[in-house]
Amino acid sequence: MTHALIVIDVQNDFCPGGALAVAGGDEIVAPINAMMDEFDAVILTQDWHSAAHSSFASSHTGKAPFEMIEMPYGPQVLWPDHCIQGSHGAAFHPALRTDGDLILRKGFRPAIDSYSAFFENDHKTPTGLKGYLDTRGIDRLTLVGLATDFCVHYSAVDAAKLGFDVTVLMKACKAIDMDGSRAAAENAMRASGVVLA
Ligand code: VGL
Ligand code: ZN
Repeated sequence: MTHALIVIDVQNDFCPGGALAVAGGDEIVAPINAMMDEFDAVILTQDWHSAAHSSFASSHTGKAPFEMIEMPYGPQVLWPDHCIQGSHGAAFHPALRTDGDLILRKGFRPAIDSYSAFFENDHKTPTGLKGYLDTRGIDRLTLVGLATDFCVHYSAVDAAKLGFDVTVLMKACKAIDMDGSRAAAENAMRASGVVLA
C-alpha cells in the first residue's frame, strides 16, 4: 500500500496563544516532525478563512463564539475569528516541518466552512484531495493534528467513506472538547471504520 501522512491544521491559531487555541496543540509538533520520514507522502492542511468568514461569531450580530447557528448546509458552530488568510494565526506552527508534498487549503469560501480535508461542511463540495491521492496511488492514510474532534474527525470519517484505509494517531492529535465533542468524535470515527491508534 502507498501510505500518506495527513497533518491537519497545525497552525498558530490552534496552538497556545492563538485565537482558537487547543490545549497542548504545540506538543504534537515534535512527534509529527519525527514521523514524517516514515511515509510515502506527506500532506499538510491549512485552515484558510476569508476575513469576516461566515463561521466566525463576529459575522453574526448577537452571536458569541461557540454558539450554534443553522446555515443553509446544516448546523454550524460559530468560532472566534481564526486562520485568516495570510495572517500570523493562519501560518503553520513555526517549528512544524513544512517540507511535505502538498499543502491543501480549506475553508476559503466565505459562505461555507470546511472541517474535512475532503469535503466542505455541506458534505458535497470537494476540496480536490481525493483526486490528488487517487492519482498518486495513495490508499492508506494516517491522520494527525488539530483538532481531534473537528477537522481530524471529519477528515477521517470522509476518508473512510471514500474507501481509504484510515488510522488516526491519537497521541499526535489534541481536541477542543466542547460539550463532549471529543467522545462523540471518537465514537463516530470508530463507527466509520477508522482505526484509533
Ligand atoms: C477547526 C474549528 C474551526 C479545526 C477549524 O482545525 O479543527 N476547528 N476551524
Ligand atoms: Zn476554521
